[in-house]
Amino acid sequence: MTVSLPGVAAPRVVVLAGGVGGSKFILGVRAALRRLDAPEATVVVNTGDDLWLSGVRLQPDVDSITYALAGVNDTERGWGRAGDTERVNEELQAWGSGWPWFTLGDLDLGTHLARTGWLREGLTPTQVLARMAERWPLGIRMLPMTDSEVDTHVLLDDGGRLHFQEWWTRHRAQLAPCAFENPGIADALPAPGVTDAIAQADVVLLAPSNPVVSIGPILAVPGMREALHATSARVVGVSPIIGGRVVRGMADVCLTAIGVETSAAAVARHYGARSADGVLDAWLLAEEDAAAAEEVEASGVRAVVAPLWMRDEQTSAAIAEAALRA
Ligand code: FO1
Repeated sequence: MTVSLPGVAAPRVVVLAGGVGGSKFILGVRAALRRLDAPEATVVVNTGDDLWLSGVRLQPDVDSITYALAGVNDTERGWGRAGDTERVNEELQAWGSGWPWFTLGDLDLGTHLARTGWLREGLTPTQVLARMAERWPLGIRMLPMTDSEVDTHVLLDDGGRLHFQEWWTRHRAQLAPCAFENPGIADALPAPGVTDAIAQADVVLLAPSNPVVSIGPILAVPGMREALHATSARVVGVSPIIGGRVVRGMADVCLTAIGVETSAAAVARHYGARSADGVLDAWLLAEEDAAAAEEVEASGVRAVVAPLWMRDEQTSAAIAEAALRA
C-alpha cells in the first residue's frame, strides 16, 4: 500500500542514529519509506562506540543496525548475531586476549575480521560500509559519522579515564562519570556524503538513541551542526525518554553526568531549537509526557505527541510516519 504524507510525496530522509534504539527506529523508517515509495534513507551512524580489541576493529552501532536490518540480529540479548557461538571467544580468553567481560561471538568475529582486513587494505570506514552492504540489501544507505577514529572515552569523578565500552559493559555505567570525550574529534570531518545528504534531505530525523553517547558524538563532528543549520530540511527528534524514564540502556546516567534531567522536555532543550542555535525544528514526545509539550514549545521547538513504544516494526513505522509528518 502506498500512503502519502502532507507536504512531500516521497521524502528524502536522513537519520542520525546509535545502535540498539537506532536500529529499531530505522526498521520503522525503512518500512514507512517503502509504503511512501520514497528513496532509501541515509543513516548516519555513531562510531564513538567503536574500539580495537584482540587486533580487530569493532563497530557496535554499525553492526547492530546492519544485523537488525538484515534480520540476523540477536533480539533477546540486544547485540550481536542470532544463534551465535563462542568457540573463538573461549580460545581468545584462554590466551588472555581481549577483555574477560566482553564476548566476541564466532559469527560476529567474522564481521570484525572482514572489516579489519578491508581497513588494512586501505579502504576507508565509509568504503567498508559500502562493501558490507553488498552482502545484505539493507534498504538504507549507511554512512559512518566520520572516517576518523574518535572512540568515546569516559572521564570519571576520581580522575580516571576508560574507553566507553569498558565503562558500559564491564561497569554497567555504575562508575560515576563527569564527562565524555572523543579524542581527535576536533580534527575530524563528516564522512563523505554526510553533509550532502543533509543538504539534499527533506527531513532529518534524530533517532531515539542515547542523546549523550550516540547522538552526541555525531553532533560533535565539526561541520555537522553547521550542516543541520543550513539545510532546508525539517529536523525532527524522537524522544528516547518515555514517562520520565529511559526506554533502554543507561542513558539516564549519561544525561545526569552532563547536567541534563532525564525528561523528554530536558532532552529537547539539550538539543535546542534550530531557531536558537540548536538542531531541532520539532520533537516527538510520548503520550505519557504530553504535559511537557508546552515546555518544549516554549523553547522554540514544535512539540508533537505520539505513541512512542517501539514494540515491533509496525509500531516503529507509525512513529517514523509521525516524525515525517511533524
Ligand atoms: N554488550 C555487552 O553488554 N557485553 C558484551 O560482551 C558485548 C559484546 C559486544 C561485541 C560486539 C558488539 O558489536 C557489541 C557488543 N556489546 C556487548 C554491545 C555494546 O557494548 C553496547 O551495547 C553498545 O555499544 C551500546 O550501544
